[in-house]
Amino acid sequence: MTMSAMKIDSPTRGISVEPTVLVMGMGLTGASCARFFAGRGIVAEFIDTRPEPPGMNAILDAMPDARIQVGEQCSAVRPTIEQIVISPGFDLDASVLGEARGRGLDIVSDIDLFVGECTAPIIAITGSNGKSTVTSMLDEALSAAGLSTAVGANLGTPALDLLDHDTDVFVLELSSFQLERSRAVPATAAVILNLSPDHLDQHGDMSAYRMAKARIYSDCKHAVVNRDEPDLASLVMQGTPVTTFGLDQPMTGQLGIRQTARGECIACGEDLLISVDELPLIGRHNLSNSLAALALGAALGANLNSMAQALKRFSGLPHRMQVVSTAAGAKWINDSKATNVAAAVTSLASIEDPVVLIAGGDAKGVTFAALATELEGRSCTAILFGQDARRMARELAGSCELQVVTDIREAVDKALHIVVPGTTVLLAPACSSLDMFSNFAERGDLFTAAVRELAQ
Ligand code: UMA
Ligand code: ADP
Repeated sequence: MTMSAMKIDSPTRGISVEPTVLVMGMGLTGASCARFFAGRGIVAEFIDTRPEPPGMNAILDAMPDARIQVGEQCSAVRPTIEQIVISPGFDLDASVLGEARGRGLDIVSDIDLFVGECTAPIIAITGSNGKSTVTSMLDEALSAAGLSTAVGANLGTPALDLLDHDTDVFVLELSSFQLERSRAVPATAAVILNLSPDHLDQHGDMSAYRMAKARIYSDCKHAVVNRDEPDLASLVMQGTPVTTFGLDQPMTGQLGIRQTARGECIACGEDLLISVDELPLIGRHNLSNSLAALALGAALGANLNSMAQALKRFSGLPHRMQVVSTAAGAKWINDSKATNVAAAVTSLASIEDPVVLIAGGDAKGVTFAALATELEGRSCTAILFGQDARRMARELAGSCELQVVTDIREAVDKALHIVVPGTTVLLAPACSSLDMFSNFAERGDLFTAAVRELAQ
């Protein structure tokens, strides 16, 4: 039998136990399912189309009796299977899933299983950009307001592993893939931070992507809405209480910015909380992120002043607008997490200096028109690499100087020859990293290492 259609039955199996649950996907989610079901004495079967799925060892560690099937030839659903758990990356059009639907089986996500067992309030966060930043800000803000938190799902710890935590509140970052595969989440507060084209290769079109995101509001007790993206308000179910945030002046009970004698202040209605100058993060988008975090915490009833004080100490996450060197008199910024066009545009907009943009990778089915518009008229050279570099070069032609290179190290090398003091070199790829790297963090680490090495 080839690796592409390998069946593994546990070598430790004594009495044969027929699995009642089938888990589709053997990555981080699949492994968290193995721990979840093993803890409840349930034997599961696991399938994955990848010949060597990354969660295989963790699954067998947690559940030595697991049945495992990997490769393209995932067979039919066994008669003993009663429930299917589908991972966020498992193809919704797979024939094995079609068969399960035909049999009327219970098909759930790890988020559904989590909701079924969770006893503390949930705050649910989605959006095209800013999810991880807002999730982490809120974590710190709620802690400062005296609440214990457990944070995860698309960011960090898979949702099911959070159930082990005794906590006041769960803060979940949810991707469009998780929302699309889940039932309504009864969150105490939920937000769609913003919406711009991303993952269209998977969702098909913008409308399907938007509908997946909209699911976050479908059973929430309180909706947090971005006033700067008014279209999103229509996604909230009628009758749901709403708190808004935005960069304009807020009405009573809403979050926003007020102009004062001492400059711009973050405010709730007329109450001034902190001065904008006191926030350490770069860019107006991070102001928006701060307001969103405060609005979510307020919806939960947490103390706004304590939360606002905590934001003054939030210095950001790695790979998001992180200054990693000042070699050659330039500012070298790692924004590897800018994995779509809107994120890269936002990051570029927060930089006034002449810029060398390093970008490219897997475009996930979107166009670069908005990036071309942002670059037009700026003093900029774009150095492009990765799977979609040539298409990107065609779409950006005329908006700035362009170079295409083979990898990130060559990109850094080229940038080093271009920069003059006062330039910013920005790695903001506008693309996913998965064509060349295992994730955005590896891409950011390689950029940082190349900068530090070549600039010595
Ligand atoms: N895959 C196959 N065959 C399979 C199953 C999966 O080829 O049978 C591929 C998918 O196309 C996908 C990859 O394997 O590209 C991973 O899929 P998975 O369902 O095994 O993913 P997990 O390892 O369980 O990780 C997922 C999230 N990943 C995705 O949604 C792609 C993780 O978010 C998340 O941390 C984890 O669950 C725990 O909740 C990562 C991510 O990149 C950080 N998310 C995307 C993003 O933020 O843009 C959505
Ligand atoms: P996500 O988890 O949604 O990918 P992150 O918080 O990790 O978001 O930020 C990723 C990138 O998105 C940042 O490096 C920045 O380029 C961009 N970004 C962050 N917040 C926003 C926002 N509110 N609006 C637009 N772009 C943003």
